[in-house]
Order: sequence, then C-alpha cells, then structure tokens
Amino acid sequence: MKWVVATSNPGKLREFRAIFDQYGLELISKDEAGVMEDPEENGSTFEENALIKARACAEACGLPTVSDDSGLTVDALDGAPGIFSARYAEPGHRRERVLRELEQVPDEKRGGTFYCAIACVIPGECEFTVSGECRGMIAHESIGTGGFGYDSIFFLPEYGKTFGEIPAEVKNRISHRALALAALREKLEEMGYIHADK
Ligand code: ITT
Repeated sequence: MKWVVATSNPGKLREFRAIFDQYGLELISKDEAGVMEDPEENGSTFEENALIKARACAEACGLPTVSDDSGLTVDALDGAPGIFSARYAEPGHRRERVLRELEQVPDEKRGGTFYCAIACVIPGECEFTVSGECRGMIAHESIGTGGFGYDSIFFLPEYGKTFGEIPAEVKNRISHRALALAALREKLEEMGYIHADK
C-alpha cells in the first residue's frame, strides 16, 4: 500500500523518506499522488494544522496520508515563531530575524525547542496525531549548511554542533521529526500496518 506525505517542503520530504524507508512502507509525495492544492493552515496548534493538511490530501487522493506541522519555539520570545515558523519573515530571512531578536539575550536564556506534530489519516478508518520534540539552544550565528529551515541556528550542547553541522543520519535519530516518526511507527505497528521485524 502506498502512503502519501502531504508536504511541499523538500527538507521534510527528505527526512520522511529516510526514516519511512526503514519501516518497509512505500512513501510518495503529494505531487506524485497528483495533489496540488495547499489548504489554509488556520489552526491554532501544530496538531490542528497537521490534521488540516493530512485531511485535505487524503480527501483529494483517497490514500492513507501523513503530514507534518512543525516549528521552533524560542523561550526568550515567548514561544515564537512556533506555529508561524514558516511565515516568520520573507524566505531566506527567518533565521536572521530570530538571531536579531536574540541579540541581547545571554546563553543561559537562549533555550528553544523544535516541535513536530504528525497527523495520520487513513480514509474510512481513522485519524490521529503523534508528536516529538527536541530541546536545544539558539546559536549566536548561523553555522553549517546541512538540513533546512532553522537547522543552522539550532545548537545541541551535547554534540557541540548545530543541526546544520551534524550528519543527516544523526539528525534523523534524535530530531523532533525522528521522535514523532518513531511514535507513528509504534501506532502503525499496533494497527498491523508495520511488522515488528522491519
Ligand atoms: P508543509 O506545510 O508543506 O509541510 P512548511 O515548511 O510550510 O511545509 P510548516 O508549516 O510545518 O511547514 O512550517 C514548519 C517550518 O518550521 C519550516 O518551514 C521550517 O522553517 C521550520 N522547521 C520545521 N522543522 C524543521 C527542522 O527539522 N529543521 C529546521 N527547520 C524546521
């Protein structure tokens, strides 16, 4: 059975593919499923927005669909950019805006969390969400060219590196998305879609 990932973000798609592959499930993008529309993300939580995206795509193509709504919440910014992470500034200026807003903030107050909600919609059967989060700090500058989005300003003290510097295999084991996908795997195993030996 084919599963669709309802995202237009190539960085997310790459990470979903790398992790889903290990589950023995065939994953196709929403483009490959022939779904072009992007619904308006007008929910007030990551979970609500993830469900909006998964429902719209599953309805359009009739296939089991997973979606991801994620973002960076910064302690010193009262949780911003949060659900507005993709819209915090013009493309190419979002990291810059966060760094600028934290210019006067000392290290001990630069904590932040990457959060990922994944919604799963299996037409005619069920829908649910799972989530994962990853704690770190906001760096003083952008470091590294790996990953996407806010990766190069998200510093992991235990690795001494940003998500932009650590190898993709490591991010795909410890990230908010990896943890949410592990929770999804557990659910799909219980439901019999994934077999434990995979
Ligand atoms: P779709 O809605 O099509 O999936 P999107 O990029 O608009 O793509 P979101 O609304 O969930 O997705 O916005 C999430 C933003 O949060 C994303 O654009 C990044 O800027 C940031 N983000 C989420 N996960 C991230 C990660 O693993 N690394 C870096 N930035 C991340």
